[in-house]
Amino acid sequence: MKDIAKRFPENPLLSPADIVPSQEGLQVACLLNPGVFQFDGKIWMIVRVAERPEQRGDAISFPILTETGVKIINIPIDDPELNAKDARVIKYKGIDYLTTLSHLRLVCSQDGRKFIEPEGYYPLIGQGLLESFGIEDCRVSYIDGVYYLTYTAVSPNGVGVGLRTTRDWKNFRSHGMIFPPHNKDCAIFEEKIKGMFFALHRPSSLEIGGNFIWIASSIDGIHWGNHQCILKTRENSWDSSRIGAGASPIKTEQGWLSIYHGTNRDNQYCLGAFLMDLQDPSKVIARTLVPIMMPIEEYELAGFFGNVVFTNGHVKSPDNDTLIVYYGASDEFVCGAEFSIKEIISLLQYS
Ligand code: MAN
Repeated sequence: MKDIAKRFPENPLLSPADIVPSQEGLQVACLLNPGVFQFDGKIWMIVRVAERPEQRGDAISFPILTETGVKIINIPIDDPELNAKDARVIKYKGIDYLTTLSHLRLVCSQDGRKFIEPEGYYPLIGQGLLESFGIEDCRVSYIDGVYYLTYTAVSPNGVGVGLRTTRDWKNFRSHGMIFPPHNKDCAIFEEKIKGMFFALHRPSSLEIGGNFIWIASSIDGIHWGNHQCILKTRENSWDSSRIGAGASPIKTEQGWLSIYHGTNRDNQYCLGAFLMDLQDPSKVIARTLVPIMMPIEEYELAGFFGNVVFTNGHVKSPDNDTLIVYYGASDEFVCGAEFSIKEIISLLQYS
C-alpha cells in the first residue's frame, strides 16, 4: 500500500531520548502530536511530552498532578481489579487513569527539520482540577497577533478542550475549558468569517451518535455556540470508528481544507482530508475516499501505541502548494512529511 505523503528522510525528527524529563524520577515515554506555528522567524512545535516513572515490572506506575505537585500511583500488575489492555489508559477499581502524564514543550527550528529546545521558554503544564491527568495534542492558531492554543485537558472529570492564549510564548492567559467533556481535537480557523471566529471540535456521543467532527462559532474566540455536526465516520472504511480535525483548516481557492485523522475498529490511525465552503464552513463540499497517509514505516507501525499517524500541526511553504505536516508516529515519535495541496484536492470526492 502507498500513500501520497513524502516523508522526511530524517524521520523521526524527535524521539523520547531527545528531550530531558521535566523532573527527577520521571522518564519520557513518548513524544507526540505537535502543534506547529511560526514565530520570531522560525518554525516552532509545541510537542506533547508523555512521562511516567521507570516501570518495575510488578506494578504499573504513573504520575498524576495534585495541588502540591506530581504524585506517583503504583498498582500491582496482578491486581484483579486492574484492567490494562490498552497501553494508554487503564481502569482500576472502576476509575479511569492514563498510564502517562503529558505536558507541552516548545522546540524550534530554522529549517523545519532539526529542532532544538530554545533557552528562556518554559513547558506548559496542566493546571487545576480539570488538567490533573495532563494536557495533550495542542493546536495553535494565529489570529490578529494572538496565538490561540487549544489542547486536550484530561482529569478524572473527563476529557475536554482547554484554551490558553499568548502573544510572545512567555506570558500566557488561561481561559479555562471551552468545550466540556467529552471533547477534543479542537482547531480554530486562522481567519474570521463574516466577523465570527470558527472552530472544529470533536464531541463524543457514545450511546446515540458517535465520534464526529462538529463546527462552532464565536464572537470572541472564547465563548462558543451554534454547534453543528458536519462530518461523520463511515462504516467499513478506514475512518469507521472515530474522526477528529487536525490543525487549523487551510484556506484554498476551492474552500477550507482540513486534514483529519480517522480510526477503524482495529485502532489504526490514518489521515484524510475534507473541504468546507469558504463563506459557510459548516457546509462540507468534498472529502477523500481513501487515506492520504497511513502507517507504513517501521516508526509508524511499532512504538508506544503502534499503527498510528496523527497530526495537529502543519505549515504551508512559500510556494503556496507544499504543505509540511508534522505528525505523531505510533504515539512515540515526532515526524514530518510533505504533501502537495493540489494533489490532496485532486483526491477529493465532491458530494
Ligand atoms: C486516548 C488516547 C490517549 C490520551 C487519552 C486522553 O485514550 O489518545 O493517548 O491520553 O485519550 O486524551
